[in-house]
Amino acid sequence: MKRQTPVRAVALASLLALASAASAQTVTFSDPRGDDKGPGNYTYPTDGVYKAGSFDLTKLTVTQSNTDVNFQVEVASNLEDPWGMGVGFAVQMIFVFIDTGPGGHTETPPGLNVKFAPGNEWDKVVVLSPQKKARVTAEAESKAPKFAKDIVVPNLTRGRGRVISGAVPSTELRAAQGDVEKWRYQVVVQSNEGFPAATDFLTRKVNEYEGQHRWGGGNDGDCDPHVLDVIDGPDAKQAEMLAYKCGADGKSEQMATLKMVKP
Ligand SMILES: [Ca+2]
Ligand SMILES: [Ca+2]
Ligand SMILES: [Ca+2]
Repeated sequence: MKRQTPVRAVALASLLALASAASAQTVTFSDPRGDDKGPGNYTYPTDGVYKAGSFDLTKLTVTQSNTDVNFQVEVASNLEDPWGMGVGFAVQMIFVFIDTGPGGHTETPPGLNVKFAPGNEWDKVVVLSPQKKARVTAEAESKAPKFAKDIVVPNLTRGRGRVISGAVPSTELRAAQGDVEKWRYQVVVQSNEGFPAATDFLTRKVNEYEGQHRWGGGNDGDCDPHVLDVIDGPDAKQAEMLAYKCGADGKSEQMATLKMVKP
C-alpha cells in the first residue's frame, strides 16, 4: 500500500471537516446568569451539594447529525458528583421541551407545577438526568403514563465541566434533516430527587422555607412552579412565565405558564 503524504492527509482531513459541517445543524440559546431563582425569589437548599450557580442555566445547544440529536445544557458552576452517580453530575435534572409542530401537550409531567400556553404545546421532552435510563423511563411510565411515549431519555447522559449532555436517535424525535432549526424549545432546570414524592417524576419540591434538601421561597403546596430556571426569550420573560397564585389551601389559582422560544 502506498504511504499517504502529509499534504494529502491534510487535504483529506479538511474535506472530512467540510462534510461534517455540511451535515450537522446547530442551534443555541443563551440565558442570563443570576436568574436561578424561579419566579424571582427562590432560594437554594442549605446542603453544601447545591453549589451557587449550579442550577443557573446559561446556554442550550442542540446539534443534529445524520443520525442523532445532541442536547447540551450549560450551567454557571462546575459540575460535581457528590452522590456518586458515576456520570459526572448528580444534583441537576434538566427537561428540554420541544415544539416540533402543531398539537401537543400543555400539561407537563407531575412535580413541575407548570403548563404551556396555548400555541406553545410541547411534542417531546428530552430528560437529562444523572439517574440510569431504566429508572427514568420506569418513573415516566408509572407517574406520567399519558406522556410516557413523548418522554425521551438518552442512553447515557453525562456531565463534564459545566455542560450536561445527552444524544438521542433522530428517529425518536421523528427529526428530518434540518428540523432542529425549525423547532421551538423551552428548558426547565430542576433538581434530581432520588427519593421523590409518590406522585412526582424524580423532582425536588419547593417549599415556603428552604431546607437541607428543599428549595425555599415558594409554597408548601403544589401551586408554585417547582422550577429554578427557564430560557428567557423576547416574548418569554421568566418572571412573567413563572408568575403564579396560590389559594389559602395551597391549591393553584393561577399556574405558571411557559412559552416556547425560537432559535
Ligand atoms: Ca440563567
Ligand atoms: Ca411547593
Ligand atoms: Ca432564565
